[in-house]
Amino acid sequence: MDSELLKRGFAPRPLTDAQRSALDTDGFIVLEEVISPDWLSELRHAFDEIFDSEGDRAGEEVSQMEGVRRLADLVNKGSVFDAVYLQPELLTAVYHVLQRPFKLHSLNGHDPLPSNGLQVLHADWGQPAEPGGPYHVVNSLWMLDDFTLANGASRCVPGSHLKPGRIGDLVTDRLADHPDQVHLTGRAGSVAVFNGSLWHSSYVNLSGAPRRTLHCAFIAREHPQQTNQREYLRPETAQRLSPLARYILDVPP
Ligand SMILES: O=C(O)CCC(=O)C(=O)O
Repeated sequence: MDSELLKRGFAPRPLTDAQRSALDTDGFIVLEEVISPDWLSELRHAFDEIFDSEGDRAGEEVSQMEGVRRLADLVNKGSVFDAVYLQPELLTAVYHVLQRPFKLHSLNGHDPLPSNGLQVLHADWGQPAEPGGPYHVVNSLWMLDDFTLANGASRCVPGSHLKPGRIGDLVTDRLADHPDQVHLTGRAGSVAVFNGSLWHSSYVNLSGAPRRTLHCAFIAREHPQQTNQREYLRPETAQRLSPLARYILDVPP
């Protein structure tokens, strides 16, 4: 574990052998009941309120997508998000995959509207030259609603983080279903954690039921962040951050 995290009071939450093995072999795990019922309703409320107040600008700090309610820079949009990027099992899993110091890459929101949401199968970072790493990004999907086949639970291809080569050279039609894909289904309150080199994507929401999620991604410390927290940090966020939070966000003490 990163000694700088421990110095700032981080208490790792050991993963089970099965979780470590699934992260290594499949490239993902789903943690259940991470979000308490009260926190879940606050996160849902914050998601909708931010989207309504930002309107056409929602998500613009990172990316907007037709047919998807996107949000970005959630670190600075409410203290309700503070515990997301500090969740102990999540940080323990991130270190397990990256095996070196890391920081927040970005914290965004994503909710595919009815009949929308299908993305090309992609990885957040390319495959390493050798299976087994080093890896560079770990992402997580915080399920604010039940993730079902009907409402477009994200898809991924287990073990694809171990494939040498680029997805664009290996998959001809990246919008089509992949023969080996599985869906990251789970109850609201679950968190899927996956290797950023795993092929995955958002999927079409056929039922139209809400499928709100937070994308909380981490990156090895030597790389730039997707959302530069030093640039975006608001005074009201800065004043409530613990030393541990400052380290994860990579903002000065
Ligand atoms: O929300 C999801 O299902 C995953 C979305 C995703 O991979 C992306 O926006 O790049």
